[in-house]
Amino acid sequence: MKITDAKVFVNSPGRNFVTLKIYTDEGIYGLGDATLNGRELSVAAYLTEHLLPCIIGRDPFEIEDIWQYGYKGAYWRRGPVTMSAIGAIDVALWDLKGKALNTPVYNLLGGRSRNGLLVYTHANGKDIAETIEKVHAEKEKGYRAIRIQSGVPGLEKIYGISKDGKAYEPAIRGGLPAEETWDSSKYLNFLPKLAEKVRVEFGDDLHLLHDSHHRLTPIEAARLGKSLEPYHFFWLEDTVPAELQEGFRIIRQHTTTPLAVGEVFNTIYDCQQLITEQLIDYIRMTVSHGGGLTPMKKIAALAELYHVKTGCHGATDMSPICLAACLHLGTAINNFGIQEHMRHNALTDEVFPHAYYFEDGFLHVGDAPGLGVDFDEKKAEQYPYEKAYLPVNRLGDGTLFSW
Ligand code: GCO
Ligand code: MG
Repeated sequence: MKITDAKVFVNSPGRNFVTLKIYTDEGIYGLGDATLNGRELSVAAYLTEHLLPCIIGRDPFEIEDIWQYGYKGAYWRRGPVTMSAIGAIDVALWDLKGKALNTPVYNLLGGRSRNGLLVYTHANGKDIAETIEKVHAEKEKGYRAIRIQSGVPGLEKIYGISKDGKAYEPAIRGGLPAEETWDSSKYLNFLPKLAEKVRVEFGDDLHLLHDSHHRLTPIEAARLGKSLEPYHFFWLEDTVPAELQEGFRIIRQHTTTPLAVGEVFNTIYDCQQLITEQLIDYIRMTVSHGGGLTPMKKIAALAELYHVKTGCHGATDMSPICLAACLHLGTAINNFGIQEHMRHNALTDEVFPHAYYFEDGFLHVGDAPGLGVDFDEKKAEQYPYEKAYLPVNRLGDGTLFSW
């Protein structure tokens, strides 16, 4: 089999997505997700201008070598744009190979290790009462693990909480990035109160998670982890920006609250120290931003040696193709932890019809060959790309801060 062509589609069915389709001389095609929220066109250009010309004519079964060619062959290594582009090709090749061999991708990755994948969803409220209402609503749908985020008294706008009660939508279309404000001490004083109320309301069995979105220092994160211990969270996510991996040692020394990080990571080198020093409990890299299934399988294998489990980032700014790839990986590996499930909207699901489905708190990958996701190009064409930015964040005195 030979790769004959590869095309990149940039559309906005519900939100912006970059989709890669790789064609072969045998009529089989593979799909990859190249979406990088707020930076979509840079990945599209990296693919069309630089990577795709090098794969035309190649045997699509040579996945490892094509991955190495993209990674080592550029001389310039790592980074979210590069790795998302390499990841889209890699995932499309696994999809293609699964279709060619008429088997789901998880069978190529080692075979089924579990029946379904435990997922967590989001409950975001403007205050504690509304967050509790949202948790009730998500529990009703069958979720057994729920991430709780709430507005903080004294802060006008906060990560994860939309002002108008709409589903969470972080990338804003039109104009320049929106500006938000932040105050770590208000947040740190408030969060244990939220946790206590939610635990009292729902009892011990519901898994609770929370995302600090990279806003704390290590010692602040240590304080937060400690203050949440009585409420036994499943994990505390992205407390500190993780460029400084050894920063996690400080957090670890002070708290038994499980730690998760990794949604902005793109190679094994972003988490090598975190894993080998057992500084985290869950690695949250997602397949498309992490360079594809080829490296993610290796990262999961390294993590397994150190009692670290996976918890792939599954926000709706990655397409159903990426979510499916995460589900195939999670189905095959032994050290799967949990999968984020924000739920794409109906239009996105129509453009990307998929075999995976939610039932009773678990996502099931389905048995379709390849990834089990298709892409309706005709429908997607009706929704052209619109530039959108993630917000930026400032402290009360105007200092630029992490969003
Ligand atoms: C999550 C993430 C997202 C990111 C988003 C950025 O835990 O799902 O933090 O909400 O903010 O993916 O594009
Ligand atoms: Mg997060």
